[in-house]
Amino acid sequence: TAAAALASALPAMAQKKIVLGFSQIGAESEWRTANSESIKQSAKDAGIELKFSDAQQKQENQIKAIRSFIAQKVDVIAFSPVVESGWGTVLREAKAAKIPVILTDRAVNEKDDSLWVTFMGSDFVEEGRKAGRWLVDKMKDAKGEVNIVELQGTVGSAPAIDRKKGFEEIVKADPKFKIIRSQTGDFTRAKGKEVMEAFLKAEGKKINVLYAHNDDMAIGAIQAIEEAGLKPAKDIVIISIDAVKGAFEAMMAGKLNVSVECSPLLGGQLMQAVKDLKAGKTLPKRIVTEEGIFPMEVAAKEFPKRKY
Ligand code: GZL
Repeated sequence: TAAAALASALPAMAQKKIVLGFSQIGAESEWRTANSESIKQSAKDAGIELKFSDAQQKQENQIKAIRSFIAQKVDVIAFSPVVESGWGTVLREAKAAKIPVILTDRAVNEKDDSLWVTFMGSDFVEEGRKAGRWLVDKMKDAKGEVNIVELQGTVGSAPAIDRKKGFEEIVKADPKFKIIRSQTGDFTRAKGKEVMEAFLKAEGKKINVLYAHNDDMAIGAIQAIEEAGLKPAKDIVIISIDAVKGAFEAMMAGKLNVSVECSPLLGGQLMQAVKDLKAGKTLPKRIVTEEGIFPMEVAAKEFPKRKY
């Protein structure tokens, strides 16, 4: 009978796996590697079929991947936008195809926020403020000028724009703080080292502080500082963001002063959001990741507990 046929088909239909298309930025940093690992493992744990693409930090590759997910008629699309702008067209194509989009990690600056269901990730402005507050406290007794050099993240990316904004909001309150050089190191160790070498050549012993928008650039800069015969974390105070393993190792070696946490472990939250979406639930427009700050003094105690 029809009822029997339906009953026998039901289990298969019920088991139809949710298909998630995820466009990842690349593999530029320890943070990104941990983020990808979290997404892949969480999809497995959640029984969600993951189509994962790595864009090698190129926006055009992310757009291509999203178009391919639309063509494959995936259930949900999620991505971490490498830069804030230039997403309107492809997001409208996803909307026209009735495929919901979740933004993870980084935001887009599109006005029409109906183009995505939710944005989950850290508050980068607050991360910049935390870095600034730590420095103001560290330098409260410093006489004279405090000269800062800044290694910015990828040009046009939400973390680079917002971490700069938050840091400057705090340090500009005291005129002794001067950002004397600021340039992108594109979130990588190699570029961070290269740009720090240029800073040292140009400014040398005038540099009191390095503010790096992520640990990978800070680790590259530490190599440049040592090759210039200076002591990282002593001759030059170093502040960075992410709190990845490499940062804890540098802090335990006395070469990095502090790292502001930016958790890459978004996989579990993402898969829950995908399931809720397919179950017809409404998601909050913004899901903020909770995170702390780790000065070198606590690094050894915290290190065994770290998950990324
Ligand atoms: C932050 C993330 C940034 C990390 C970098 O959420 O987008 O990109 O801080 C990574 O390490 O490359």
